[in-house]
Amino acid sequence: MENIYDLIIKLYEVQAVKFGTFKLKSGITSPVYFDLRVIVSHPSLMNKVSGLLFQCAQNAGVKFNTVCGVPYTALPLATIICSKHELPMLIRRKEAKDYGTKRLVEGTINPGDTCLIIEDVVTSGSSVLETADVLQKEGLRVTDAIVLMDREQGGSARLAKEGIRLHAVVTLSKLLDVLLAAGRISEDTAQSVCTFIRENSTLEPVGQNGSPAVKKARMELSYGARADLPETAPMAARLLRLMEEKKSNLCMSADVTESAKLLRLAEELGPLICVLKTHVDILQDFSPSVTEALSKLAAKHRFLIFEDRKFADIGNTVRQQYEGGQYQISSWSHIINAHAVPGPGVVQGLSAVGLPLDRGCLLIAQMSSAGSLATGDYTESVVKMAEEHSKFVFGFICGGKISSKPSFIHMTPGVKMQSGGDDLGQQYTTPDEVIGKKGSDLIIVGRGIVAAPDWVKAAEDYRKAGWEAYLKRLSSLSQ
Ligand code: S5P
Repeated sequence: MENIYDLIIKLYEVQAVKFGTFKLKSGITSPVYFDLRVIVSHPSLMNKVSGLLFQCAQNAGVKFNTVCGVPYTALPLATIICSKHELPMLIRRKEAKDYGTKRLVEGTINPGDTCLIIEDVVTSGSSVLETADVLQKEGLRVTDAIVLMDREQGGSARLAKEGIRLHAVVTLSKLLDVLLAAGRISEDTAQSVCTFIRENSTLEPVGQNGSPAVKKARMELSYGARADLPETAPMAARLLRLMEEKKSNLCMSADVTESAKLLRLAEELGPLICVLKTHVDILQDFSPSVTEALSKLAAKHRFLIFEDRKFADIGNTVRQQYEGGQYQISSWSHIINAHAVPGPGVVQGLSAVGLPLDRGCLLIAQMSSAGSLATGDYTESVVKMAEEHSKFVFGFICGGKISSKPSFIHMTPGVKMQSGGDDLGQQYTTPDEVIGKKGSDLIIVGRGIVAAPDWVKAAEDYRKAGWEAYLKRLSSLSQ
């Protein structure tokens, strides 16, 4: 056990495993990268790895007559094993020679012998299968493969289907647990690797025997647990706790033009919602007394106020728009939102006002309206901008989950019990779809409630639908 611990630390130290952002051959971006080729430069590590690979085969009681390493990294490892234990070895050629014997496997082949395969890293299992295929065509039997690192992305199950048992010296879960416990990587890194593995399994979800770290990531965190993460911004933590306390992931969009109606909505629906969203500039009769009264209702019914101002100007202008003018938004609105289109200056200008007041900001990463330009690379850049300003920016306006970081909150507008749209480009999705399938955190509902004959009943229906979709999602991801 101690051996494995030392091995993992050593692999990390020689950078055979790296954490960061890596583009894989397949084009996808991975937060973890294995480059076990580097171990050839560390002779004592080579011996250690070879010893553990052999021990792994012994422990599993594997019976074999000969050994073959998957080219190229596992070749020297197989060589050390065979040399030390005086076992016959086979070498698989990647390409057949175009002269001489044209053999694909070098060494003496005794048809009917069992050949043990050695590999450095297994992801989907395809390179082990390729080697097994070549060996089997030569008349050899392949029953077992020993791998140094199993990335737990479905390789083991795929090989099992082909009748090959995979034995791993180290699993990715174990590696993360050890590096986390040794303080070599952060919780955040471990979490993002787990999420990546979960979302990029080549065959099936991570195996049943996942480590605590993997299990934790596989399990969806509850709103309450996310509030307690050290990286969660104060406004996100406050909102997540409110959601948990009120069993509501409903943000009501109080798009009304009369102040009295706005206050009535706040009074009647306050207990059912966690956020009340305003467009203060559509009120015909705005006066500072409205926002004063609204603030009192927010305190009484424990909801947050979100002025949907969609700031989109240079930093200096948005700073004044947020703080000044007749609305003085920063003085009463807990949450605001902004378009990222002006660049980071917009967030800097807003946070100069909002951060000292403990306010928070959502960036608009996607929109519900037909033909929205906020898609693809733009959305990705918005997520990056949020990550770079994560003290003030605590989440997104978006169609579904766009960041795997549990500290960010996803809020989705364009929600109604029936999908469809209006005649000005609004597009509606149902609460179940938004929370359950698209992985968002809050539903933003306007006309679905405000235009209903019975507001309270409609709001309760939306609260229930949103909350039940969340509970269903939690339990399905916790199995
Ligand atoms: O993409 C968006 C972003 C927002 S904030 N689409 C939206 O509809 N909104 C707002 O959500 C919009 O300004 C309105 O206040 C609310 C949706 O209202 P509904 O009546 O269509 O539910």
